This record gives sequence, structure tokens and C-alpha cells, in this order.
Amino acid sequence: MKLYGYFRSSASFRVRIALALKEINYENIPVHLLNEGGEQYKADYTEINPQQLVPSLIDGEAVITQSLAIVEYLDAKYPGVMPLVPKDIWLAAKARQIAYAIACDIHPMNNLRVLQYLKGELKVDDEVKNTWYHHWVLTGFTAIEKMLGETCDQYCLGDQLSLADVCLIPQVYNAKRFNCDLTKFPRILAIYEHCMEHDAFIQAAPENQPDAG
Ligand SMILES: N[C@@H](CCC(=O)N[C@@H](CS)C(=O)NCC(=O)O)C(=O)O
Repeated sequence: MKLYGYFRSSASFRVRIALALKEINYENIPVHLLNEGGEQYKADYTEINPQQLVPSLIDGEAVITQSLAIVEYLDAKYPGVMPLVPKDIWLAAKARQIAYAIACDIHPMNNLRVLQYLKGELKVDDEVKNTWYHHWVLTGFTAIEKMLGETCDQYCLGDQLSLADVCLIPQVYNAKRFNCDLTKFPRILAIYEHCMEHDAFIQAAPENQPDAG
């Protein structure tokens, strides 16, 4: 398998966690999102991912984009190693509920191209851009902190790692990088601390990628 990604990309981080949890070897192909105006816009990469976003997974003839589609593909292909979508349909819905709250509702508001548009086209300054970033993280995390009250223990779903943790940890990692105040989210922080002690999460972390600056 080949993974096109970027060390700081939280969507790539999700896929790296899933690959590490499932102990799948893969070739890492960096796509630098800033160099030369962004390598995601190059014609050869656009052939792979028409959305000009990372990650993209190549598995033989299969080209798969969208991190959650990739994670669910890996989970279906390797169901015996660290299942990420629970068999129980209520728990599966809860895992997806948290994952989608992050991947559909927080991350798109704060993606690189959104921040670049705010700054470049709409001419907002860095302070306003950061206020925007913090607002969407805090709005999303306030809801997720409540949701977790229903299911969490050491992980989002009790003592079982799932798709929810695969999405939550990269979002927390980025929120910390952008200096968001997370003190109102003790459940989220406890799960983050716990996951970041796990070998798969350490292996997948941005600073441990070959393209980390
Ligand atoms: N929903 C997509 C989001 C992918 C995405 O937005 N990736 C970001 C990095 S985390 C990206 O490639 N940004 C490039 C840009 O904004 O130009 C997924 O989950 O794969």
C-alpha cells in the first residue's frame, strides 16, 4: 500500500493511526501542502485525488480518498486486527457520531485552504483567523465532551479503541498546536493522554514522520 499524506495533516494522521493499529506496512509518499504553492495542486496528484487534498491510499489498483472511507476500507479488509467499527450497531453509531462530528463539522471549518482563503482573499489578520479556528474547535469539542459522557472510559467507547479515537486524537493534537484552551474538556484530554501513550499513536504522530520539518 502507498499513502500520500503530509506529516501535519490531521486527516493523514487518522489513516496513519489505523494503519499502525492494524500493523500494516506501507510506503509513505509525502505531499507538501505548502511548498511550491502546495504539491496537492500538481497535475499528477490531482489525477490521484481530484479534491486536491491528502490523504490518498493506493492499494494495488484501488485508489481511495477521504480519510474515513480509507479507515473503513482498511477495517473491512483486515477485520481480525484491531477492529475499529464495533459490531454492536449502537456502538458503531456512537463511534461514527463522534468521528463525523470531528471530520464533517470541525475539521472542514479549519482546513488549510479555508484558513488561506480567510487570510488571502478576505484579508483577515492572524488574530481574527485564530479566533475563527478556536471558535470551531471549542464549539465542536463542547458537544463531543457531552457525547463522551455516555460512552467513554479510557477511550471514546469504554476500553475499546475505535474510529472515534482515530479521529479525536489528531483533532486534539492540532488544537494544541493552535494553542486552544482545552481545560473545559477533561474527558477529551484524558482520552488524548491515554491514546498518546499507545505505540500506534506514537508511530503515527506528525513529529515521527519522515517528512516532519
Ligand atoms: N474530508 C477529507 C479532508 C482532507 C483534508 O482536508 N486534508 C487536508 C489536510 S488535513 C488538506 O489536504 N488540505 C490541503 C488544503 O487545504 O489545501 C478527509 O477526511 O480526507
